[in-house]
Amino acid sequence: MEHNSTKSNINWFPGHMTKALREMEKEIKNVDLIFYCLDARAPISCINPKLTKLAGNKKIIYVLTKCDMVDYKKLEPLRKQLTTNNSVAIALNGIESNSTKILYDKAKNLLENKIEQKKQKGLNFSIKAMVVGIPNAGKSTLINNFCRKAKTITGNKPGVTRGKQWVTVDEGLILLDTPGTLWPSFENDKIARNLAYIGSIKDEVLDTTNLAFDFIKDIVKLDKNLLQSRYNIEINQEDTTLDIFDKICKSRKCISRGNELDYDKCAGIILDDFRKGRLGKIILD
Ligand SMILES: Nc1nc2c(ncn2[C@@H]2O[C@H](COP(=O)(O)OP(=O)(O)OP(=O)(O)O)[C@@H](O)[C@H]2O)c(=O)[nH]1
Ligand SMILES: [Mg+2]
Repeated sequence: MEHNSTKSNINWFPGHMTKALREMEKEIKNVDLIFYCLDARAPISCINPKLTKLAGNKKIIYVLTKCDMVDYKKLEPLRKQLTTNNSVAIALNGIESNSTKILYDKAKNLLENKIEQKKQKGLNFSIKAMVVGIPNAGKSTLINNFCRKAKTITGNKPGVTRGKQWVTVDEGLILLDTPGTLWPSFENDKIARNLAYIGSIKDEVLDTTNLAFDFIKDIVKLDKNLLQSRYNIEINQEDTTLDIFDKICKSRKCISRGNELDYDKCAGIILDDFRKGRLGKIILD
C-alpha cells in the first residue's frame, strides 16, 4: 500500500466509450433535449466535459439520481448551482415508482413553444430526449421508471449498457438510452477518486486497497463519526489513516492466516458499505 500517494492513477476509457460518444454525436441533432444523469453523491464530479461539449446548446435537464442516498438539504446548493439559462436540475430517486413524472412535466415545459407550433399546424409532436451520464449513474433505471416497465437492462455495476437503444415511453416522449461514458483523463485526483468510490469505474481497473485507504482519509476529513459508528471504533486525533484502517480490519475480523491484517478484504467491505449507503448519507463534492 502506498501510504503517501497523492496520485491515484485512476483511468478507465475503453474503446466502447469512444464508440458510444461517436454514436451520440451522430444522434444529437435528432433530439430536443438531454436528460443528464448525475449521481447525487458526487454530482459535480460526474460532469463529463465530453458530454458537456456534446450537448452544445441543447436544453439540459440535470437529473440528480440516487437522492435517497444523500441529505436533501445538503444537495440543494449543488442543485441550484446546476440551474442556468439553459438547464434545470432535479433531484430524484430513480427506483421510486413514478418519480419521473416531474421530469416529463419539465420537459414539456421547456419545449412548450415547439409543441405549440406543431399543434397549430395540426401535427403531433413527440419529445425526443437523450439520456446521458457516467457509468452506473442510473440512466437505464430512469428510462424504465418513465416506462413503468423494464425495457432496458440495468445493474449495480458500471458498463451495463453497451449500445444505444431508443425507447418509446408513450406518443409524447421517446428516449435514447446510452452507454455510460467517462473521459480520457481526470482533471484532478479527487474527481477520479469520487467516481471510483461511487462505483462508476470498474473495480477490475482499480487498486481497491489503495482506494479504500484514500476513502478513509477523505471520510475522516468529512466526518469521522461515520466510520466510528459503522465500525464501532474510536478514532483519536493522533491516529494516522493506516491506524484507522487497522482498527476497521480488526473490528471486521479481516485477519488472514498468520494473524496478518487482511487489508484487501477489508477494503472490499468498506467500499461496499459506502456504495450500499450503510455508512450514512454522504455527499462527496
Ligand atoms: N438507491 C438508488 N439506486 C439507484 C437509483 N437509480 C439507479 N439506482 C441503481 O443504480 C444501479 C445502476 O443503475 P443503471 O440504471 O443500470 O445505471 P446506468 O447509468 O444505466 O449504468 P450503465 O449502463 O452502466 O452506464 C442499479 O443498481 C440501480 O438499481 C436511485 O435513484 N436510487
Ligand atoms: Mg445503462
